[in-house]
Amino acid sequence: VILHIFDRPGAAKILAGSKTISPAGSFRDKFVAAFDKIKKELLADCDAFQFTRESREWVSKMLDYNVPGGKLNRGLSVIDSLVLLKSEDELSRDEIEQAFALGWCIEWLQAYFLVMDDIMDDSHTRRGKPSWFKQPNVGLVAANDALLLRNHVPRILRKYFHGQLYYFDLRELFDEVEYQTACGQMLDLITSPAGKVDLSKYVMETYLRIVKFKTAFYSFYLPVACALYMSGESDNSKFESAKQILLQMGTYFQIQDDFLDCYGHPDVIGKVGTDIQDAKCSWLIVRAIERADASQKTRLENNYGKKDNACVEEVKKVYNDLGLAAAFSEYQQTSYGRILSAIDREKSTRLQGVLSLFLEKIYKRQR
Ligand code: GPP
Ligand code: MG
Ligand code: MG
Ligand code: MG
Repeated sequence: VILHIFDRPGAAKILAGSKTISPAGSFRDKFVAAFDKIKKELLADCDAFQFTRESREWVSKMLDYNVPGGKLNRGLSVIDSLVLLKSEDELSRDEIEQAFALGWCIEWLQAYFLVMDDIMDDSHTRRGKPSWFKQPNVGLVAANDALLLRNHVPRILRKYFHGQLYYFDLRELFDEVEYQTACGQMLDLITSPAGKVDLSKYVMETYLRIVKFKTAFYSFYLPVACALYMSGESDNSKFESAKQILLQMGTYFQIQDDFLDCYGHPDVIGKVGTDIQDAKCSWLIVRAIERADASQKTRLENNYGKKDNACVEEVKKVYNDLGLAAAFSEYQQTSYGRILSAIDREKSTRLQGVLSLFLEKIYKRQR
């Protein structure tokens, strides 16, 4: 069965010769339902901490607010990938439940990153709501809530995977990816220090290093690596060749995020952009500096990294004068083509299916 999600040219043939899979999206409801179960288990886990009624309610609300409200692309990718790596009829009920738990570990990790990231970026909106730290009566309690979210991950892993041959691999994978993300975030933050904008820092090489580490490892490599471990894969070269393509996809995804920060509609993306105010090393400013003449550079220098609305508008004017929206469309097309051909060159047809499914989920996304 070739699915509607593979209806794009180039993608369909990747699945040709591959086996039947169930329609994409069919796991969503069951995956969403698994959240409540995992949440209950965490709240019933009194080995390390004796919950009071008040503390249990706090954690319960904090989890509901921060964990399940996203697109769930990352979380669902574990089960979607596993089904492609190992046909669905080979999967036991327990394995499906484990893949859901693993998917939720990634969503938990993501919730932890987002709570912290919104504090660091001073972003006041997320997923169509106030950011957690902007909620009245939360404030910097959010920093500790982020620590709780982070510490839930190994507890979920232990509950669902202790005793599996690949348990230790999974634990190390999550540790490694968290470290890489924190390093990427550090680079993101030190490249945009408050109060001193230095346009000479915003070059493509620096940009690509930031996004590879802050986004690509946890958003793209992690879900697929999780599914590979669950499928029993132990050949390191499989992980490496998947990683090489997934990091390209992660870069493409963050470039979309940077584009949407300026050009997306807040009602659609669920957040109000802050990259210009925060003087971020974003794809748009890097491309703007590459193209700007002397007077446009001065306008950017005078207005980038300032909270004042008029300054933000001035930067956006320069972006428009430089035709950055069209440059982005062109990038999007080229990059998509390049990733498709990289997938075409992948030797394992099963892995090809996994990679093209992931690519189709993000191609030309609006949110
Ligand atoms: C995306 O950056 C990267 C992250 C959310 C990783 C944060 C990592 C930490 C270790 C806290 P972004 O700021 O562009 O994301 P958004 O646009 O969603 O705020
Ligand atoms: Mg941010
Ligand atoms: Mg950030
Ligand atoms: Mg962003």
